[in-house]
Amino acid sequence: MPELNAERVKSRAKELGADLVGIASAATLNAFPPDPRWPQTPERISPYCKSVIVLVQRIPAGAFRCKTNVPVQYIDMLVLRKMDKVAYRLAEELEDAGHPTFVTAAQETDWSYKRASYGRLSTRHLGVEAGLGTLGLEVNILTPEFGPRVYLTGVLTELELEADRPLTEQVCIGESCSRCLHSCPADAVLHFGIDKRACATEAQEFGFSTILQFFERFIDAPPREKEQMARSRDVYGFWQGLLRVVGSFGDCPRCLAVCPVGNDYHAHLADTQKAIPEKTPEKVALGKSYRDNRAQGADIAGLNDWNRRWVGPEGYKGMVARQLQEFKKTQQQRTEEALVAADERGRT
Ligand code: B12
Ligand code: SF4
Ligand code: SF4
Repeated sequence: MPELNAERVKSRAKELGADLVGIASAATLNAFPPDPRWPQTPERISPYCKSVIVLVQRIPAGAFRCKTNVPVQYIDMLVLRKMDKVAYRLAEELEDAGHPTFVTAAQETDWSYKRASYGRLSTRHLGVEAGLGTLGLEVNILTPEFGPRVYLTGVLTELELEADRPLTEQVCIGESCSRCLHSCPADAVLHFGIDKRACATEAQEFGFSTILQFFERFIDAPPREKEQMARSRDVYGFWQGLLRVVGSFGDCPRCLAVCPVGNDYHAHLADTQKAIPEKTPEKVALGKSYRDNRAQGADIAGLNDWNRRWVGPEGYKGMVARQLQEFKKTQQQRTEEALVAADERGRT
């Protein structure tokens, strides 16, 4: 690699296939762990890390237009594989250039942190610190480009690189939208927070806790029932997980599919995802109560002084409306250009 500055590293990551790239300083990440009681910080992994290069890989929108969740589940795994490959190549090149570098686990969790529900780093928070987006009502990171339909990873390097600035504008429309809440089959969307246990019933149908519960029941079951259990859909689900990880996590696409942030939504999802079949009057009332609580300045854990940093401290300022206008203008231009081209072809 020629001179290694932030610009060069980011453009190389894009050449390798990353959709978005940003840089966070390890010092900032060490100073602002998402939950200080369980510090997910670079220094806990390596005392030498100076910068974290954050890579974002988008999930192609086509899978969110399908009749079942299966296409999203499968493509999620391909997206993760591609992302790991890009991260690995970048780490290898930085190290060849003389800077010790490695990649964090994008999906695995740390056994010693909150009963294994925490990653070694929270890659969403890495993304916010690297200026790539802000956390939404359902605490997914929303990128202006692809909304929440992304995965992220971190490349930890001993090379000092200029960090990007976090966005101060809230990307999420917020309580007046609440579409993620309306769509959630597990009622897991809190007020800039998530009920992880509830979400996991949908997001990890054949995940760790399902496997654990299955074996607990299996141990106590009489022999005949054991035989039936061994031939059940659960065991088939575990097999599918072993085969391609499908079913172990990333199973529920709903809060990703319905979020109206991102040009991919305007281009490919607005038609199929506009109506939300899971929406009920109770969910609408809950969204309204979130809106009223915020307007009245109530204490909201997800928006407290520590957490506001990752939500966009300036609040929502109409990013999605601006994006939609811009998108429509570009579409109009493209249609006009196509008509002119067709006209010219017709004349020759
Ligand atoms: C474990 C895990 C899950 C678990 C639990 C989630 C969790 N623990 O956060 C479950 C199964 C629920 C889950 C579900 C999903 N996940 Co997941 N998951 C992870 C994983 C592996 C670790 C998450 C983590 O470490 N969280 C730790 C902390 C920071 O999160 P937290 O507890 O919510 O943080 C809050 C608290 O710390 C609190 N807080 C902060 N300070 C303080 C201080 C005090 C005093 C207190 C009390 C609290 C507090 O505020 C924070 C913000 O709300 C990450 C990968 C990674 N390494 O980051 C992927 C990850 C977050 N998942 C991802 C995805 C895609 C999903 C799903 C969409 C999958 C699906 N399609 O089914 C759903 C989405 C659910 C949702 N709306 O959040 C992506 C995120 C993509 C995005 N756009 O945001 C990630 C980043 C994977 C990746 N490598 O890209 N996931
Ligand atoms: S992944 Fe599914 S269950 Fe989890 S918060 Fe999103 S919509 Fe709800
Ligand atoms: S669906 Fe609406 S409320 Fe939910 S994260 Fe997206 S913009 Fe925010």
